[in-house]
Amino acid sequence: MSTSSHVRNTGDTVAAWAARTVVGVPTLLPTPRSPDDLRTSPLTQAVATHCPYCALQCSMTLTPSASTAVVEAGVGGLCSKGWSSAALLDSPRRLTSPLVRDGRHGRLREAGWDEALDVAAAGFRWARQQAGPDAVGVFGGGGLTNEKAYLLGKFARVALRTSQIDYNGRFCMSSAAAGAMRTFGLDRGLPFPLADIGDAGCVLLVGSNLAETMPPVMQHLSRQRESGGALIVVDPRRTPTAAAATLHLQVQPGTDLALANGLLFLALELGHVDEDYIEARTTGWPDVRRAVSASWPAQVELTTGVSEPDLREAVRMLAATDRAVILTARGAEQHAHGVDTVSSFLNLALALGLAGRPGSGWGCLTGQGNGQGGREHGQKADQLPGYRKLDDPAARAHVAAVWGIDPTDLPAPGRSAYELLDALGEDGGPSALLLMGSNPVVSAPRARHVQARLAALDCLVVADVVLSETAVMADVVLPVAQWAEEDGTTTDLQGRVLLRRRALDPPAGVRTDLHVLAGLANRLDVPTGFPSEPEAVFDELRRASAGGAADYAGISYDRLAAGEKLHWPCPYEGHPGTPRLFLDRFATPNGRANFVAVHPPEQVEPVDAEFPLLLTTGRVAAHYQSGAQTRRIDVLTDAAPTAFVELHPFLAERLEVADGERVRVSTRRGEAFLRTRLTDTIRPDTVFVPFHWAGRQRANSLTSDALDPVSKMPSFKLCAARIDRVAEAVR
Ligand SMILES: Nc1nc2c(c(=O)[nH]1)N[C@H]1C(S)=C(S)[C@@H](COP(=O)(O)OP(=O)(O)OC[C@H]3O[C@@H](n4cnc5c(=O)[nH]c(N)nc54)[C@H](O)[C@@H]3O)O[C@H]1N2
Ligand SMILES: Nc1nc2c(c(=O)[nH]1)N[C@H]1C(S)=C(S)[C@@H](COP(=O)(O)OP(=O)(O)OC[C@H]3O[C@@H](n4cnc5c(=O)[nH]c(N)nc54)[C@H](O)[C@@H]3O)O[C@H]1N2
Ligand code: SF4
Ligand SMILES: [Mo]
Repeated sequence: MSTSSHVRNTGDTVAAWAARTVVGVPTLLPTPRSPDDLRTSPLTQAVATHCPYCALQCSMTLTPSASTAVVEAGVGGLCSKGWSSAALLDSPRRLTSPLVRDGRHGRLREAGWDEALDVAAAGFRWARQQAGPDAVGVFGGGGLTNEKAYLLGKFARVALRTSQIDYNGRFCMSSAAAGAMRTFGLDRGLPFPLADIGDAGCVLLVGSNLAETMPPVMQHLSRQRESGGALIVVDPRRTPTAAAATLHLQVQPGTDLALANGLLFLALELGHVDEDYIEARTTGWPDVRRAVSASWPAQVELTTGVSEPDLREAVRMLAATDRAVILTARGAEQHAHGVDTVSSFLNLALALGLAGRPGSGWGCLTGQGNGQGGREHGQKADQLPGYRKLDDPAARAHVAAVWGIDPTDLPAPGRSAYELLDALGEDGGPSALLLMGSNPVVSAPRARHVQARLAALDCLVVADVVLSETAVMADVVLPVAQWAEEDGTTTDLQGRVLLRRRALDPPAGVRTDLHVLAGLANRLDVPTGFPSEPEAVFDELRRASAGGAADYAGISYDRLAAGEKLHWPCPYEGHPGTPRLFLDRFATPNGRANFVAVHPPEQVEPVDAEFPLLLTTGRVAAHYQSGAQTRRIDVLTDAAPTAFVELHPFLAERLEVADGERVRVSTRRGEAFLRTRLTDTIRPDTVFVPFHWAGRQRANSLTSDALDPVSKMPSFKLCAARIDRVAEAVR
């Protein structure tokens, strides 16, 4: 199947050149360019590369065809997004010229690169003159390559000297990362190779819909079950993943922690706890043992909705093998108590003696293309490259030396992603923002509020490949190269560093993110230290990360190009990399993993008479994230044209709504208008909305900005909602 060669222009960007006010004034569309006009040097030979989207980073080959590049699958196959990813390369819907807004409420018009970068730099300088370096903020993304993430962090700290930088990984991996740090002293999503799950006697998958979010992984799970393994899936919906499970635990959203504590209670009662392992490799067990003593099955059944026999069956399955793997994903983590929930599953893994044993363990399923590397090299508010901490004097000294600055010139840790967005344009918050690799107008929680904060900025600069819902609000839009048009490395969900190769030149008018950062730094009077060649940036990253937790010092483009499989840490050139962590010791000072006692939380937003339903959000197979890219690819919008609200027929009957009817879903933050999709695969007390769409179909008009106290993860997966028939709603 090759879907990329024909691009229809259905004019989905009609509102595109709107004025920056939230209301928006639609104006002229840019003239669509045909593929032939776009690119002077088409692809001439097949190039092996990796998919631009999720953290599996499937290998693929780009091959020339009559009109454009097409994708061929590498080993393991691709999902529909991977297959169609080349369609955006020669699409008239991509940006091919910088845009600059005339005046604060004027229109976006095409501009040259020098003018656009001058305007952006002037905006940053002006903000800084008004209120100091923290008046400029930076927002990055987990899809950016390691080189970009590293240089963006350096740009913030060295060129802007701002503390105000964070990124969308805060909305993605932050709870799992914080949980892993607490227990293992190190966060690498999977501390073992992904293929291990194919050999596992039992896999407990909590809040992941792999069948739609990482379809090729299902091959490992098929192999696992064909060899007699058990698969337990914890999800309020019977997803395609849950349908493939041996046991589906259909929890009430937000109760995973109670479930984990309940499983641990039963493991104790049934004598499955590994006392020798606990003695030899952990600390903190007595507190956890006490903490779960109130989690008896009847109690847990009441909280979670999972029956006592199912709880017992799950514990039996986990204990029946010496190769068990526990995996968490966004369903369990994107909560205002996501870190504690992760800890509860880590406690279970430790009590069963799983972590740091070959073939067993706990891991989290990292989401974005570079969701792993993107959280290691300094685009996070509190972080320096190599997973170093910004508040650690030794870390500051090391990185400052690599950057040629005085350690005292490095800023302190800044605000987390949502807190940063929330502060934009406010007293004491940034009045200018550089945004690279995220579309928060669609993807941030309480998005209407976030949109208003973005509109309050004096200067918004967005680097993107398309005119996203956020880019359309910008004062300066910088059109950047796509994955196949530049070299760069990503680090996949198992901590393996991969080289994405440049297959073709970017179209005229398009530059790379690294060029953007170099051009801006130059205009901010920092003429050196911002190379725009990816390999030069990577070599600097190696030095900056050397000696850190995520040590890339031994990884080079040459080694990767030669096909070496290198997982960090890889501290020197002859080092083989580290596919499996924690075999001898954990990364804590005493080498032991920490149990962390956690208790089921209060509900963040209890349901009541006005908002009686539990709303959760997530993904569908055909679209990626905010949809900025995939809503511009015809085969994908044909497969999934609109958002919807999934609800159980029992609930539909009570609400008197029919299948396919347009309803208003509302919460304390706002409303969305959606078609119903009736299915008995969802709990009758829960409704589900995918978040890939904008405007009146935007799920994040509904979500809450309650944040986890440790990770600052928003509560994307739970808030209280109501559904009204539209006739009644607009009465
Ligand atoms: N098609 C597609 N694939 C993607 C992406 C995409 O946008 N589209 N994005 C990538 C990224 S960045 C990420 S982070 C991953 C995310 O991958 P997943 O974590 O698999 O994705 P989600 O759909 O967000 O959530 C998974 C499941 O959590 C369930 N859930 C909701 N609330 C709860 C709860 O309280 N407890 C439990 N146990 N489950 C709950 C939902 O019903 C849903 O089926 O996917 C990656 N792959
Ligand atoms: N309600 C709800 N909201 C959610 C979630 C949820 O489950 N429910 N999940 C959250 C999660 S896990 C995530 S990861 C976030 C993701 O949400 P976003 O951060 O919005 O992620 P994307 O849609 O991938 O946005 C990436 C943007 O960068 C552009 N882009 C792609 N590649 C590049 C590049 O190389 N350079 C530059 N400059 N731009 C590029 C794309 O065109 C797009 O506009 O959403 C979060 N929001
Ligand atoms: S599973 Fe992820 S990496 Fe693989 S083809 Fe699909 S989107 Fe791309
Ligand atoms: Mo994510």
